[in-house]
Amino acid sequence: MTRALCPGSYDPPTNGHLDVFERAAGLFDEVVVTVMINKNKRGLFTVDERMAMLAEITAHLDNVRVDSWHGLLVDYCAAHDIKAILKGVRVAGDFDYELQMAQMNKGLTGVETLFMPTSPVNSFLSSSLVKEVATHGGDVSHLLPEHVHKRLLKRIAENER
Ligand code: COD
Repeated sequence: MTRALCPGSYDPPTNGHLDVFERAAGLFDEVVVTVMINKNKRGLFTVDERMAMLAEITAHLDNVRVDSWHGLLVDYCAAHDIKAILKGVRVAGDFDYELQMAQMNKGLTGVETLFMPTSPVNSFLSSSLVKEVATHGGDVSHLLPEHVHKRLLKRIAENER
């Protein structure tokens, strides 16, 4: 069975992430989308909320499952027999950082990293920019899956109370 891991913060997941999951689902037998827990970084959404959003937006993809992990990515891959990490790449800056991680991870356990170029329509899209624009009242509805957009507006309103 070919299995790929799509790790990320997903705070929150965007159309760019979903596009990568959908394309990966057509290439691998199973795609595991894993929320990487970073205890030093407080997100807008909890890990459970991010997992729930990911499960909602990938419900139409039978071979995609959602999980979370605290620790090294390579340990998750070894524990779940995953031989490939798949990363979406937007701009050259992404690639510099991702290449270092890919080489480190390959050296640690031999796991390979594959890069998927973003669809041009999503090349400027990041979770952090979406949060910033939405927090200041900008319209980001076209950049997020509908469920995620609703949750984002709700969370911003809660935080303003
Ligand atoms: N189009 C396509 N791909 C996109 C888009 C978009 N618009 N936006 C983001 N992506 C890609 C990112 O490049 C990334 O591959 C993935 O989607 C997730 O994005 P984010 O922003 O949710 O997640 P990041 O970048 O904060 O995640 C970083 C990781 C958590 C994956 C990384 O820090 C990591 O691997 N940590 C694990 C700990 C570890 O093993 N460290 C040692 C590494 S050598």
